[in-house]
Amino acid sequence: MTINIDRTRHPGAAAPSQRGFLWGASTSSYQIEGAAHVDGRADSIWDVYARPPGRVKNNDSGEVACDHYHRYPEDVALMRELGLNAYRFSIAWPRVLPQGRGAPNEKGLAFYDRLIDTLLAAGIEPWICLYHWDLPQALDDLGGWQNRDIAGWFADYAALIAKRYGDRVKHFATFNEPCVFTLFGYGFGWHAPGVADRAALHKAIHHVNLSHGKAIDVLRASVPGARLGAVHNRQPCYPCTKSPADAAAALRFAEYWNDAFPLPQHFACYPPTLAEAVAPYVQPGDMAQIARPLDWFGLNHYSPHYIKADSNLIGASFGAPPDDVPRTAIGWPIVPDAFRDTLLDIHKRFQLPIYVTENGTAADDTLDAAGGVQDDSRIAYLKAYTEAMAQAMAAGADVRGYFVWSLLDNFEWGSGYSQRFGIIYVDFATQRRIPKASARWYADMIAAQRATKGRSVRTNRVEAAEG
Ligand code: IFM
Repeated sequence: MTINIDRTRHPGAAAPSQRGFLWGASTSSYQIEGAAHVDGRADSIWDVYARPPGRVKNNDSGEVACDHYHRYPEDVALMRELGLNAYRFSIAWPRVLPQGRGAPNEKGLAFYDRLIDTLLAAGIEPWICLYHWDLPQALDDLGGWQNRDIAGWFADYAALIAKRYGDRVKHFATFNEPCVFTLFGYGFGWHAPGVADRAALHKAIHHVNLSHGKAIDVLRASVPGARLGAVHNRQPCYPCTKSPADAAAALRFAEYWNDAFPLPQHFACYPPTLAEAVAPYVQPGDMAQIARPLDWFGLNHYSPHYIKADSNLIGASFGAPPDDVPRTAIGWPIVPDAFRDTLLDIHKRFQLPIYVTENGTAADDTLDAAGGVQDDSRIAYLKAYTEAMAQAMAAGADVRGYFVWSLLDNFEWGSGYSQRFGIIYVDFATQRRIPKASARWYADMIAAQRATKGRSVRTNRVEAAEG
């Protein structure tokens, strides 16, 4: 695979990291940090949601997770060994602002200082995501995303983060997969805070959009040279059958999944079904406040969806893919062409540099007799998907970076630790990290790409510094 990057199409968007293709990894705070009640961190909605038995597989929680809070130097060293030049992580809002607003927690803020400085010293560019689903419980007690005031709370949180880290971090995302945490958390009740209510879902969708726009303004005003975006999970939504009911359900589902956030954020409008549903919560000026100029589009992509009609509150739900579609160990369809097509579609619609901010697969990883993990199915998946990305780029998609999901095996929400997505195996009993065969494959592929381009991370950084 050779990746050709046409840098002439977005000259205005050239920023240091964009001078060389980024090969990175993504994680999120609640999924890896642990230390849930250490150094002043307060409960997030996930701590509270996971507490009653029966909600999360094996009654797991993120209380300890990968203990990344204490083991981040080892994790950064591993990233460096793999040759990564970027790392996307999220800030735990309840670690830096335990009550969600008001007094900041210096010890929590200092953790991210240490992490950022360690990354920079390793030549790895830090990418911050402000929100990857761990809302402070104190704010949920006030209505959480259902309360319009959250847009102000989120903007104040963004201001704190911008002021503290904006000297060293330039790439910020407001939200990770807003479609997932709103639909699963307020529509289906499968994720924290476990609400399943039509009005709650639509309020949450609009207030997340409003929070995004306000935070973008704050970040833009406070971080010189900021490169701002949001991270969306996006893929084709195919009807499960040829029935008109499933066809209509697939269209409706796609409005919630693919368009509920990118459309307002880029074009100041909601898709048709949603426009009606959110109308009671939209106030004059909101849409202009939401649609602020952005610098890049973050894509998380794993599989296409196969959708069927349902009597749930959006009239649509996940169905089974056709029998002949290959699937991962956890049943997700493997369709690299859908990834290629999604990248091209995003390129056409949004006309921005694209970063693939998550892509990867869970597998049935086990330690072999030699103490290694031979995760051939993950290697095959990553190979096919990075090839599909290269095809999209050859056809014109302006993709500037790829972050594998995930660096480490971690807390996979409702599935607990039963699904391993890492390229690095975590033995949760001992916290030992063991790079899987896929980590070696990823490192070799990155090295080969750089050799093909005659570039190295160092070269890119020198060029970048020279502007
Ligand atoms: O683990 C999640 C992540 O938090 C968001 N994107 C999908 C991943 C795999 O399910």
